[in-house]
Amino acid sequence: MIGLNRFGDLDWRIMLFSKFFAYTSKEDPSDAKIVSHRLMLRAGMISQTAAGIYCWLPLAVRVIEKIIQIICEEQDKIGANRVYFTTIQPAELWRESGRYDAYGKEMLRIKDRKDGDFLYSPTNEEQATDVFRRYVKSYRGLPTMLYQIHWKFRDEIRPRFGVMRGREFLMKDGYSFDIDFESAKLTYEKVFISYIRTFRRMGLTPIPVQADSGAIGGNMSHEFQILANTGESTLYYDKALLSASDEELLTTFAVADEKYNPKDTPVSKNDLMVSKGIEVGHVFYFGTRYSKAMNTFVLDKNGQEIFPEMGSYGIGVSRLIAAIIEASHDDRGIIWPDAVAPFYATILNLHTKNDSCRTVADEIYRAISSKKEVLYDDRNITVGEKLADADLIGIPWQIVVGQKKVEDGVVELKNRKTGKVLEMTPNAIVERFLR
Ligand code: P5A
Repeated sequence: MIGLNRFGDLDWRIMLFSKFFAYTSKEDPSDAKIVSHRLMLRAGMISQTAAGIYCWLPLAVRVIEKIIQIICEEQDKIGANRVYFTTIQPAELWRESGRYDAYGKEMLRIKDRKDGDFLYSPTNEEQATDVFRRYVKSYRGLPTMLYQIHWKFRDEIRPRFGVMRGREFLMKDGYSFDIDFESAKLTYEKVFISYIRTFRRMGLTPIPVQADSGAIGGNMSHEFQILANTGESTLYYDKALLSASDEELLTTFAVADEKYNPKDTPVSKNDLMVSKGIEVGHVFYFGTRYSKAMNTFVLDKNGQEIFPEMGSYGIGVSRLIAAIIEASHDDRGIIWPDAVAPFYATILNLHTKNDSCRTVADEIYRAISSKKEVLYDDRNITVGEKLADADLIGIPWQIVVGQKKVEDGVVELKNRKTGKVLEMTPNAIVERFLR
C-alpha cells in the first residue's frame, strides 16, 4: 500500500486523506451568518473554543503557511527584517506611550504571580520602539523596519463572522523608523506598493482606501480592502482603480463609508463604483508619536538628537483567509486561488476496493507528489461524498480515478474553478503535473 513503510508508518511526504485531520460536514452550521464562516467550519478548517477564539486545523494551517510565505517574500524585497515580538507585554511599555489607560476594554490585562501588570498584545508599536532604542543609536541604523507574523488579542465587543472579526487573530505587523519625513514617506510608499503586490499574488484585487488612523494615532493612513458582498465597509472608488498599476494606486481615488462626500469626489458618475469591502490590511504613518513619548532618539550627522519618524503596517492574516473565501467560492464550496491553496491537487480514488483504481491512483500519486502538493483521498466513502468533499475543500485540481474510466485507460482531470473536465491517460496526467 502506498505511503506505508515497513513499520506500517506513513512516509513523511505522504498525504492520505484517511490520515489527515480534516473532518468535513454536510450540514450548514446554524450560527454561521456569512459564507466564509460556514465553509471554514464545514471544511473542518477551524474549531471554535470560545467567542472569537478558534483553533486552526491542518487545512487552514496549510493556507496560513502559503500566505506567510508570500508576505515574507514581499517583505524581504523591501528590506524588512522578520522578528518575533512577544504576545505578553509588560504594562510599563504602554504606560510610557500613554496607551495603557487609553486602550480601554479591548485590551486583555493580565497579572503575573508577583501582581505585576501585563497584557496580551493587541499590537506592538511600543515594543518595536523599545527594541529599536536598545540597539539603534545613530542615523546610520536608519531606515530600518521590523516585522512579525504573530497572534494578537483584542477583546472585541462583538466578535463575529468567524475569524473575520475574532478576538484572537493572526496579524503581520511591521514597524518602520526613518530619519525624516521624506524618508518616512518613501518607506510608507514602499510598503504600500509591496502590500498591493502581496494581495495580488494571492489572487485578490486590493482596493486601497484613504483612512482614519484611529487608535494608532497619526496623519497618513490607508486601508486595503477586498471586494465582497459581506464586507463591513462601503467603498466609493474610481473604476480606473481596477486596472491601475501598483504605483498608480497610491494616487487613485477611493474612500470608505462616512468619508465619502459626492461634492468633492474627483470622479465622474460613470466611473464611480460603490461596493462592499473587507479590510485586510492597514498602514499608518504617525511621525514621532511613539519615539517622542518613549524618549527614543538617534544622533544625526551633526550629532543632534533626532526622534525617528515611524509608521506601522498591518495585514490581517487570519481575516485574509475568510476574505479570500468570500471572494472565491460557489454554492458547492471554496475555490482556492492556486497561490494559497492548501494543496495543488487532490487525487480522488472513487473505488478504493477496486484493484485497478488503486494501482492507477497510487501510481499517479507516487509520480507527482515529489513535485506538487497532493492530497490523496483514499477514504472508503461513497462516490457522492468524495466528490462533494473535494468541491467543498476547493483544491484547484481534482484527479478523479473511477472504475469505468480506468477500464477505458483514462482518468478525469477536473478544474475546481471552471468545472471543466478532461479525460486523460494516467501518463498524460503525470506529465501535465511534472511540467
Ligand atoms: C498596524 C500594524 C494595526 O494594528 N499596528 C500594527 C497597526 N492596525 S489594525 O488596522 O488595527 O490591524 C491590522 C489588520 O488586522 C486585522 N484585524 C483583525 N482581524 C481579525 N479580527 C480582528 N478583531 C481584527 N482586528 C484587526 C485587519 O485586517 C486589520 O487591517
